[in-house]
Amino acid sequence: MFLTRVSAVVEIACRNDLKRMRVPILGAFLVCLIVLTIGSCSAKADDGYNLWLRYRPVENADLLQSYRAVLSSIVVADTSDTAIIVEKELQRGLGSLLQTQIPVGSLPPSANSLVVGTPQALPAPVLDDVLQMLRTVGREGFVIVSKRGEQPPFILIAANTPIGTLYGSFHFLRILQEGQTLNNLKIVSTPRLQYRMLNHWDNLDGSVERGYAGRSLWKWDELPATIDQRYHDYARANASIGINGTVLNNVNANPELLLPNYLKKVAALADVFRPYGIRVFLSANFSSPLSAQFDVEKNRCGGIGELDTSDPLDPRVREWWKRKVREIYALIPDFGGFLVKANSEGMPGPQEYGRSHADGANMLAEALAPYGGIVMWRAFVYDPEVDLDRTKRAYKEFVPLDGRFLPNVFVQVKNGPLDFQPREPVSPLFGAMPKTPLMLELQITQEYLGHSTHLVYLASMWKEYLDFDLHAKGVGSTLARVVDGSLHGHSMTGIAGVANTGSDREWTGHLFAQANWYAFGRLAWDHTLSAEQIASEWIGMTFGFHPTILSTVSSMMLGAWEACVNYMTPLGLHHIMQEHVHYGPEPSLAKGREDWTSVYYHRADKEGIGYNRSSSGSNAVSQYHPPLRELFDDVSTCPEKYLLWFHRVPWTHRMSSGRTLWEEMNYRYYAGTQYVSRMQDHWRSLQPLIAAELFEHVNAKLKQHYHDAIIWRDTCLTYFQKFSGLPIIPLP
Ligand code: GCW
Repeated sequence: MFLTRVSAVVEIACRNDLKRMRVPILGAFLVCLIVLTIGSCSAKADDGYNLWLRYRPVENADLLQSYRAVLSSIVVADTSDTAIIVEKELQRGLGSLLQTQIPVGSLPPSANSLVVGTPQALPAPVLDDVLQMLRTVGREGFVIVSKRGEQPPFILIAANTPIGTLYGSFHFLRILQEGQTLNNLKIVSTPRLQYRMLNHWDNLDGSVERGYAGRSLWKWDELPATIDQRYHDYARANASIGINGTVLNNVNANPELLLPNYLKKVAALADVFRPYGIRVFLSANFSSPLSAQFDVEKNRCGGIGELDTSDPLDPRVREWWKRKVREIYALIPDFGGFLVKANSEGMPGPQEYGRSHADGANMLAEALAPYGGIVMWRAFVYDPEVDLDRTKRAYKEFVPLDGRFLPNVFVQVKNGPLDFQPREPVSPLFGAMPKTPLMLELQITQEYLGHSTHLVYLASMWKEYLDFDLHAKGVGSTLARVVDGSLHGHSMTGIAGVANTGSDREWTGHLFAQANWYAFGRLAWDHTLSAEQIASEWIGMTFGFHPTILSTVSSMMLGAWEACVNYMTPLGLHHIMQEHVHYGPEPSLAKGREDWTSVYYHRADKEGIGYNRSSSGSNAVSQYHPPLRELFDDVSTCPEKYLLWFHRVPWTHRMSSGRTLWEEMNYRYYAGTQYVSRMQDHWRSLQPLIAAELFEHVNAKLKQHYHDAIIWRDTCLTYFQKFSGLPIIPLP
């Protein structure tokens, strides 16, 4: 974003000058030359646009030599649109990595060619023993083998579909960047989850709810006539990490997106994304069948239809959705389905008509089923009528509905029972709906974790959730196994990440936020990958695989989430952030709806702090299976990271460190900010090794990050001190 903006400003300034001064033609020519020069420099500067797809030239001469020796041509044995993308990507990637153009060849393979294709496109002798492996990789998996013993020798990337070959090609390019040998390749990879989705909270006016990277990527006013290059680049980036679905619009859905003129725009995007293996989904507003009249009583507009109801059991409503779905599929034959936020935060839903979430979801599912579409019905509900404790409400509403959803319905559940807080225990719903496929909803955008200002590597957090053992079927009932279907034998599986992308040149507002987009895709493909492994892939592909960069940047990233928890909400504290913006701290917030205030959650007074959710309090612990229930219930066994989530504890409570609770809180708040200060030092030490623009961008972010982390620490400690009456203790 940086230099491009500068050149644009210079350009405008020049244009104005030219007009005012009426400079001679030669002068104008010179000015333009300067502008063009700056412009071309800016094109060369690393502005972060290329994400992890930079394909930095291989620096090690021996390695380069060995790669060039076994990669003398590219043969893509297929003619689909996806195959064209595969060929382009391999040419681009190998050309840049090996600093030489690799020619495109044809079958049969010549010596040292890279052959890519599906069984339909490849001759049997090329496939040989690979056919057996392909039987295990499904629609999207791939096989990469080096056929060194063959005459002539070649490398094969094979898959059952063209999209599998695209995934395989991106994997192959990553192997090269990591400096792995190509001599004995035998890679078989299959995604562990079927639906790997981004959820965009993008509005039709171009704004993005909880977006911190500029405006929406979708230019609705230009579509369908104008196809922005960024749509292709977005799809390419997603394909490179295996994301295969995108919900284009906010769950707080504007029904107008289902109008014919908008659907044409959606179809244009779907056409761009299709060859990259990405299906388009939409968030649907449950009131869509209503007429557009303003409903004074409910203080909101109706839908885009002509009905006076959206009752899911009314035949006219059911027919309305069937017609709408038919209309969508006529334009988008591979449309994915609907994501729905219903009876939540003012969004309409079936309960308005005395119907259940299952009634609502099933009505839509029935309309979508003939076309292979699905419904992702969100469980983010917290009706105060249901329970005094907000964290218990979704469970109480949804568990009784287990087994009542049609087979093409997911219930989509946020990772924690509250709302994407810096740290929560896993939502107990994941352990309590065995008959329903549950889609895990993670938030890539950092709504509560410092927006695009704080450097927080979220894979560490996501791994903690995925590895969380719910004990739903004894030991080993991890969230990962609930989500990948292996625990309860579901074949429909999926994960959704609320996207952090926007119109900013570097896509995500903070260069390091790209790592979270990357990590989400990689974990969606294979949740057994470690946070360390993913960080090192991303660092290497972004900054180069220099050992100092790798070790320094990964040490920054790997502790960043825990540090953020420490300076924001240590020891199980939660929901003490600023109202509405959710950026800085506001522990004193007491006005407004009770379950949106901070004091409702931390309950600090002279005696102590914390929300009693044990059996002597709200008994939220009872929603977990034994032995978790007992573990969380007992203050002496409750993991300290969840202490104030489940317990109200006196300030003098003795922690495992030997410190009192008050001392421990001080220690955590200070340790958190100290970590950020160390990240700054680490980053500065890398200055000679990092492109200047990237270095400056991150440096400036870290400066602000440190400043704002201190505000968190000092605001919270000073506020809580009013109750504890004890001195604030900085780190020695
Ligand atoms: O956390 C809350 C956010 C809302 C969001 C809602 C949800 C899209 O503050 O902005 O609305 O969650 O997940 O539906």
